[in-house]
Amino acid sequence: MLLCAKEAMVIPRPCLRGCTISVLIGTLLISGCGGGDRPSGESARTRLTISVTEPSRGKFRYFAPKSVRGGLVEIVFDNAGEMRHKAQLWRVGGGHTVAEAVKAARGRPWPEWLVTAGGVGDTRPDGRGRTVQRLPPGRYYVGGHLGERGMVARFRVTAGGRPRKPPAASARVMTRDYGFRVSGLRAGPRRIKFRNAGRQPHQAYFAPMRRGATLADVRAALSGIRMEPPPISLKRSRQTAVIEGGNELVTGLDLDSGRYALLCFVRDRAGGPIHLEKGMAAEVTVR
Ligand SMILES: [Cu+2]
Repeated sequence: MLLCAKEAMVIPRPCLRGCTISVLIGTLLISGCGGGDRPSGESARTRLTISVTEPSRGKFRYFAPKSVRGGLVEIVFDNAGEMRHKAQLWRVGGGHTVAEAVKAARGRPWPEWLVTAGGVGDTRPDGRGRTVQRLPPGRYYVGGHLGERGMVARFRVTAGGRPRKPPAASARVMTRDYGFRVSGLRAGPRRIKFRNAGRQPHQAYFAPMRRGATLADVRAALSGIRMEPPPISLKRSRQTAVIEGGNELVTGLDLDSGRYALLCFVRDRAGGPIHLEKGMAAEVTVR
């Protein structure tokens, strides 16, 4: 069953003049009504297939099965839209409804019963993204980019099977409060392990840097200072889903070679500035 609500949410972040970063994490615009989950039954599984469509311009609609077996889960995300979309998972506890969760995710502080739960980062139109991660039992919903309107999909994760090891990854990105540690990044389609060793939720947002641009330029531009040309390309940026501290996932990431600004636009659960402003900006080179 899909969430059916007329609720507005977050908030594209104004950045480089003339463009908008809608990297906003956990922020959804929900509007419209109708529809339901694609029928798939209550079958136990360790693959969670999520899809998104665009019923009309600027609106998204997510689909997920009613339930999936927990433990180590492969999340497959099919983007049937014409824009890039992500599949951000949220876990909803304490008997709260998805509608309450979507509303709570708009602002800060986030209540304890609402947690970011990984998923698949932004995926190209007609593309498929994959992530492998552990999913504890509970009630979840999946949504995507901010600044859009549409319908999220909800699903339940049941008790898991035997513990299994996550797949190997050729690169690692580790976040802490507030910084990055990166190793093994290479161009082309790769698996990376994204681990959040901090206490706050984080993401890894890769923004290609233009020739001659510095990290100081990137910070300045993202703080609202006009720069022509912009020091980073938003169109070619890539991002992982957001996960809470103490969690990790293995996900596909396809980067071109070159210099990137590695950024986090998430805020603390209690609120405050985006993490970029707390030091989560690093320059990394993909070879
Ligand atoms: Cu962060």
